Amino acid sequence: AGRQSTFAMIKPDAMSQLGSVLSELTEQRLKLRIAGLRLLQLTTAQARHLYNEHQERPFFKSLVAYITSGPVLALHLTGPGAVGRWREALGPTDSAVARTSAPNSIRAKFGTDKQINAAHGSDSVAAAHRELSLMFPEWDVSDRLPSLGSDAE
Ligand code: YYY
Ligand code: MG
Repeated sequence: AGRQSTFAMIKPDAMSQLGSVLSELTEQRLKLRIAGLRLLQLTTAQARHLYNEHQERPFFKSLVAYITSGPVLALHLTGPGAVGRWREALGPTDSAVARTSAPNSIRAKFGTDKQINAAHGSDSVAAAHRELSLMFPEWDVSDRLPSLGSDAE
């Protein structure tokens, strides 16, 4: 894959270990560059938008409560295959599963369970575009994602 953008977010539970998580993120082999970052505490409305694909799921209310419970660090990452590389670095959604199947992953090292799991990563280029537009509204993100093409919203 060529140069891509993805959206990453250090979640409230991992903010007390922010330096260590950022050290993982900037490891040479990942070839990820921080193109932008923003410290914020999500409002309930922002959290519901960010996770709107999960609005019918039983965990939605508690997910929104958790993700709004403290400050987060929102990051715009760029690099070759950034979407997949960041997902790989995160490991599986469930931190307990990550500890057995991907022990060096960020969720294995810093997460707690399937909800409190240290960090977020977009799961596709289209999701990255949507999430970056939401979390960095002052940027014209579409300008920065030439690989999106005509199916961009
Ligand atoms: O993309 P990823 O974060 O790995 O997982 P998703 O299936 O998209 O779920 C988003 C988010 O929801 C997950 O990071 C924690 C939370 N969650 C949960 O609280 N309970 C679950 N059973 C599954 C996911
Ligand atoms: Mg997801």
